[in-house]
Amino acid sequence: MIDDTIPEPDDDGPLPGAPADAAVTDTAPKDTAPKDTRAGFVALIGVPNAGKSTLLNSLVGTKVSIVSRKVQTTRALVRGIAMEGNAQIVLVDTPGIFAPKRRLDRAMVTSAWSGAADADAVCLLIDARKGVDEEVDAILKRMPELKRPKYLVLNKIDLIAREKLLALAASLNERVPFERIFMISALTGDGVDDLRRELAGRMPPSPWLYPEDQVSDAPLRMLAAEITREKIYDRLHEELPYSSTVETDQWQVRPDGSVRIEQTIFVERESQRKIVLGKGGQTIKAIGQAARIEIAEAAEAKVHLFLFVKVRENWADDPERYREMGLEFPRG
Ligand SMILES: Nc1nc2c(ncn2[C@@H]2O[C@H](COP(=O)(O)OP(=O)(O)OP(=O)(O)O)[C@@H](O)[C@H]2O)c(=O)[nH]1
Ligand SMILES: [Mg+2]
Repeated sequence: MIDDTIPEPDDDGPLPGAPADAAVTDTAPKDTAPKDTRAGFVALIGVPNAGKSTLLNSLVGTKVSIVSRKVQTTRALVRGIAMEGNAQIVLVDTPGIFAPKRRLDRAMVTSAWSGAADADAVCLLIDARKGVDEEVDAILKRMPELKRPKYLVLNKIDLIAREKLLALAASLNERVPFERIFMISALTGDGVDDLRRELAGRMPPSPWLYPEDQVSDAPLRMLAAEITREKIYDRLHEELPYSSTVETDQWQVRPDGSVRIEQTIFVERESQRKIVLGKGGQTIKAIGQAARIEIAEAAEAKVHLFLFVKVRENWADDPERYREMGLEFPRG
């Protein structure tokens, strides 16, 4: 158990009700909505590492989905809410689409396509510097199946020369009937406002689906688990991030307003548990410190974070773990 804050003595008596299921910003819907409102869903799809989660955060204006340099970071559908004029755009970040091998991979890819099938519009993100490889090609082939308005979003334009970008856009335009093509940098924000405006105009007339100041539909305890998982991705290499999952077990608000959080990191083998702990507990301490700072920002409270590492050989075959992640458990 690692806690890099100074724990206070445990209080006797029951703690006040934990708002662990509160949404990231949880306020009652206000009656300030204008009459001609629009609202709908936009799915962001693409291969792993295309920049979908970075774009989601940029469109929303705050971090609601975790990001890493490694592939296959996002595991389940993450919804972020962006407001543009009278429109509320519920953006659905999806796991990267690739040829799945493991059960978890299959669940992630299925979840990505289902997110796209249910949306009012779909944005296909392509890493413009990487262009069209085999994985992108496989998605392009399936695009006609999606009977939805489709946008092509060429991302990472900060990394590529203009002529190459235009050539890529032209060749893709011939392959799939996209409504429009956007060239953006999700990282610098270049082109993101234009995209948000276009998507806003695409939303059907509808009352807003969430309070206008809400940024995500995820409970805080889930965001907190994701933040810790991101710190694992930042610090550990090779198969470790893919062999681990994080769950928030406890979320207790203390009388002084601080929050005591307990999370479990599940890994598949004892050797992995040792790596996550690190020499003298250094690695887990660094993960915990980085996670605590960001969870405290999201929770807007002082946080005491306790991390446990458990070996659960078959967590990737355990339906319970999938439920926690918000994924369907693929049978067989
Ligand atoms: N230079 C540059 N890097 C970017 C841009 N957008 C995203 N990245 C980087 O690309 C990497 C992957 O970004 P993510 O947003 O995690 O990608 P993703 O598509 O959500 O990946 P998965 O969840 O694995 O499918 C991160 O290191 C980002 O910082 C961009 O516009 N420019
Ligand atoms: Mg992602």
